[in-house]
Amino acid sequence: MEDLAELEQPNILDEPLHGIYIPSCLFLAGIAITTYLSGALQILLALPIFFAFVGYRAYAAYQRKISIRSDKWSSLELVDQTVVSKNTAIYRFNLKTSFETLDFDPGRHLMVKVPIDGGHEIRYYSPISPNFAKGYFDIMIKSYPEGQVSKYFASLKPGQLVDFKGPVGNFNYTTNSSKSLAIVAGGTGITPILQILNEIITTPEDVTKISLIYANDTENDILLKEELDEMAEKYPYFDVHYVLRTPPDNWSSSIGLITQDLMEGFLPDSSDDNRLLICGPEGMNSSVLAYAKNLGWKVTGEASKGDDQVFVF
Ligand SMILES: Cc1cc2nc3c(=O)[nH]c(=O)nc-3n(C[C@H](O)[C@H](O)[C@H](O)COP(=O)(O)OP(=O)(O)OC[C@H]3O[C@@H](n4cnc5c(N)ncnc54)[C@H](O)[C@@H]3O)c2cc1C
Ligand SMILES: *[C@@H]1O[C@H](CO)[C@@H](O)[C@H](O)[C@H]1NC(C)=O
Ligand SMILES: *[C@@H]1O[C@H](CO)[C@@H](O)[C@H](O)[C@H]1NC(C)=O
Ligand SMILES: *[C@@H]1O[C@H](CO)[C@@H](O)[C@H](O)[C@H]1NC(C)=O
Ligand SMILES: *[C@@H]1O[C@H](CO)[C@@H](O)[C@H](O)[C@H]1NC(C)=O
Ligand SMILES: CC(=O)N[C@H]1CO[C@H](CO)[C@@H](O)[C@@H]1O
Repeated sequence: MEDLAELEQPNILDEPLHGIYIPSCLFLAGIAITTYLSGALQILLALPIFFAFVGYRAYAAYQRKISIRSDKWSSLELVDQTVVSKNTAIYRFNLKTSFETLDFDPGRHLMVKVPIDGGHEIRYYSPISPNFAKGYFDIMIKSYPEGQVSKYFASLKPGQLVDFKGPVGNFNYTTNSSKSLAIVAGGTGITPILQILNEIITTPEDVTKISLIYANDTENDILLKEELDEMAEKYPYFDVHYVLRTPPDNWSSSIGLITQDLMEGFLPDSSDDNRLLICGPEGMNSSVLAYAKNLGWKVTGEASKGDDQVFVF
């Protein structure tokens, strides 16, 4: 999978240096010399050609380079899908050039539009590939038996096109802006959290501590458990605690739903240096918000704004 992007050679003329700046300089130098030799008349003939050329190259490079925009839909090609649990897969899409990165800020997501029954449906998905990934991005989607869009994704074949817009969302994150992040995630709500984890772990000067409670129904529903455990092992500032509603016999972590005691025990306190991030199904985020209020977090009761101490995705 990794090699695909490398095999595809970018068109060297798509890069501004080769496609615009160098030809422009050569062209201008040519004009200067001929003008010097044969008078101003040449300029009148040459300049329109020059501007048409530069304009065309700039427009073509711009069109190719920005694969995903927030103001218009782009159709991008599915490269492959990797099954990660009974009903969840990671879908990889090609960007339009192999040297482009998606480069969303942590906590921003993609808007997806798919055709359903002669109309269309719009949903949101968080990219989970690292920001430095060139030429592609990954999204992880859990299929629900009755889920219109997630079922559509499960039926896609490599080579098919899907419409994307982005980035959307307003969560603000900057290096060291909090001492500790308290995070509560449920089910596929882990995806925006993965982006933030990736950002912090790949930024060596970021010393933010992260404590994550991740709730699910069964062990099989815990998405990317191995990756999370590995990150927790490698990165001393990151801890993860799992909660299962229906655990297996050998389960030694918490059982049931998320409780206020659990939050108090595993998450940093509600001081001004810390933030609480919540991302899960409706039932989960409303009970977690109520506990958070009791624990002293600044719960606004409205849609979250970028810098709120308590942010609900
Ligand atoms: C900011 C944001 C980021 C998101 N990122 C991701 C992501 O990275 N990966 C991902 O898989 N999803 C993500 N989601 C959820 C996603 O947008 C869809 O809601 C989800 O894929 C279900 O859509 P659907 O059309 O398949 O189901 P619908 O047709 O909308 O729903 C059909 C049935 O599925 C059930 N259902 C739907 N969603 C859930 C759920 N989360 N938990 C339990 N039951 C559910 C409903 O109760 C309903 O019965 C994100 C949502 C938001 C708002
Ligand atoms: C973050 O904090 C660490 C430790 O205090 C410091 O070394 C680093 O320079 C800080 N980085 C930024 C971008 O503030
Ligand atoms: C419990 O047992 C199952 C099956 O034997 C195994 O896959 C799983 O990793 C175990 N879980 C824990 C928490 O030890
Ligand atoms: C809780 O999560 C759901 C589903 O992800 C979302 O639609 C809802 O807006 C969230 N609740 C709050 C209070 O933000
Ligand atoms: C943070 O978010 C708010 C509200 O979404 C926005 O107005 C503000 O400009 C953002 N700040 C930064 C530094 O990005
Ligand atoms: C996808 C999934 O299994 N979601 C569940 C994970 O656990 C939370 C909390 O128990 C449930 O609310 C979700 O429905």
